[in-house]
Amino acid sequence: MARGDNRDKQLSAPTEFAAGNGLLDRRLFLQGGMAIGSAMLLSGTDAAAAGETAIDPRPKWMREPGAEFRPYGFPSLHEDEVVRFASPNRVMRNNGASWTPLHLLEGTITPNGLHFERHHNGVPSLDPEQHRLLIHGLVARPLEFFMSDLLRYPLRSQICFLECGGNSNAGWNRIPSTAEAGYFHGLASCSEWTGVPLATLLHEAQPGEGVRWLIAEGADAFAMHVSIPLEKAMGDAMLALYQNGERLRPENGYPLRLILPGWEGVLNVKWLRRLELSDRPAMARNETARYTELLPSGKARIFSFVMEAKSLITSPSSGMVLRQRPGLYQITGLAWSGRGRIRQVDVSADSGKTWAPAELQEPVLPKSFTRFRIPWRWSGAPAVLKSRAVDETGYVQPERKVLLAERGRHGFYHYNAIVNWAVDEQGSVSHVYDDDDQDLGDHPPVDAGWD
Ligand SMILES: Nc1nc2c(c(=O)[nH]1)N[C@H]1C(S)=C(S)[C@@H](COP(=O)(O)O)O[C@H]1N2
Ligand SMILES: [Mo]
Repeated sequence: MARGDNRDKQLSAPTEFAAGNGLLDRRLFLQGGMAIGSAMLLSGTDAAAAGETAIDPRPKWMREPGAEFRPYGFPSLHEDEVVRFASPNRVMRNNGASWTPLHLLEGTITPNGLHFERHHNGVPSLDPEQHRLLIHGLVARPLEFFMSDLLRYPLRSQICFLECGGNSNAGWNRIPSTAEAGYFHGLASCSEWTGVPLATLLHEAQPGEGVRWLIAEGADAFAMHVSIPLEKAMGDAMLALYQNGERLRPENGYPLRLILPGWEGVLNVKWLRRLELSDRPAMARNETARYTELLPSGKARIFSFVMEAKSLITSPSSGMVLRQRPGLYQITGLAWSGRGRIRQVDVSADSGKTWAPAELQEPVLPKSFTRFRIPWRWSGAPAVLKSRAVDETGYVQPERKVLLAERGRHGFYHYNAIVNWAVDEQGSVSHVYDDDDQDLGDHPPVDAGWD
C-alpha cells in the first residue's frame, strides 16, 4: 500500500489545506495528482485470475445474450431507488408536489422522468391536436395557434433551472427537517427547454398602448392563472415545446408551457392556453393569497418573481454515512441564481468559521444549476458542512439567522438560507441549525400541506 501511504503524507502538508477542519485546495482534483484511492489493490494472483485463465472468470451476463432492443429506454433496475418523492394534499390527491432526488443525481441536468412536479389539480390529458394558444386582450391582432403552427417558428434552446417558490420551505420550521437533501430542496430541477421566444409572437399580436402585464392561463382543471410583467415577457421568456430534446412530459406541461428563466415556478404556466395582454395584473389567488409573505412590518411581500441565489451540498448530505472513515472525500453540490451566473461557492467544514472556494464545473451558465466540488480530508471528528453561493450581482446567500431576522416568522415561501449538514463521529450526516432557533421568537409551525 505504498501509494496510499504517500498520498496520506502529501495531504497532511499544511500548505494544501484551504480552510479549517480539513478542506483542501479545490484544484487538487483537477491537477489529477489526487485520487480518492478507493479501488481495491489486486495481488499478483488476483490480477491473473481477472484475465483469461484456466478457470472461467466470466460473470453470468457474459455467458448469455443480452436483452433485446426496446422503443423507449428505462433506467437500470438496479437504480430503482432513484425516484421522486411525492407528497399529495391530504384532502385532494391531485394537488401536491413531488421532489427531484438531487442527492442521488450528478451533473447539472435533471432527467425528464425525475423533474419535480407541482400540480394544483392533476395532470390534464389533453389532445395536442385540439389544444390551442390564444393571444388576446389589449392587442391590435388577436392570434390563435395550433401546436403545429408554433412548431413552424424558428426554435431556440435555453438551459435554465425551474424552482417552486415553496421549495425548501421546511427550513422555516423550528425543528430541522430530517429529509434527504433532494426531498427537502428538490422542488428545483434544471433542463434544456426548446421553443419559440415569446417576444416573437407578442410582436405579431401588436400590443396596444398601456400594456404592462400578461395574464397567462393553463388548460388544467385548476385553470392556473398568473400575471407577468411585459418586460420579462419581451425578454428571455419562452413558449417551450421540448424538454431535454423530447416533447414536454405531460406532468411538466405537454404540449406547451411558459418558461421564465430564473423566475419562480408558479409563473411558468403549464398546459398554456391563453395569454391576455393587460394594463394591470389579475391579482389571482396564486399571486395574492399564495406565493406572498407577511413581513415583520405587517406588510406583505408580493410579486417577488426572481429566485435568489441558493446552494446546497448534495453529497455528503442528510441520511448518508461516510463509510471510509476517516479519509479523503469529495464534497459536491449545486448552486443557482435567478439573477444570472453563479460567481463563487464557498464551503466550510467548521460550521462557518473558515471558508474555502469550491471548484465550479464548466460551463457555468446563467440561471442554471452550477455543480461545485471541493476535496475534504475528514479527520473522524464531528464537523458541520456548509455551502454559500455568491452570484454575479454580488448577492450572497444568507445564513438562516439573517433570513429569519429579515422575513420574520410567518415565512412559507422563498427560503434560500445556507444549509448545515452535521457529520458525527460515526460518519452519519444529519441536518442541523446552528442559530439557536429558540431565541428567535415564537411562531406557528409551518403547515407542510399544499393547497
Ligand atoms: N397550469 C398550471 N401551471 C402550473 C401549475 C399548475 O398547477 N397548473 N403549477 C405551478 C407551480 S406552483 C410550479 S412550481 C411549476 C411546477 O412545474 P413542474 O411541475 O413542471 O415542475 O408549475 C407551475 N405551473
Ligand atoms: Mo410552485
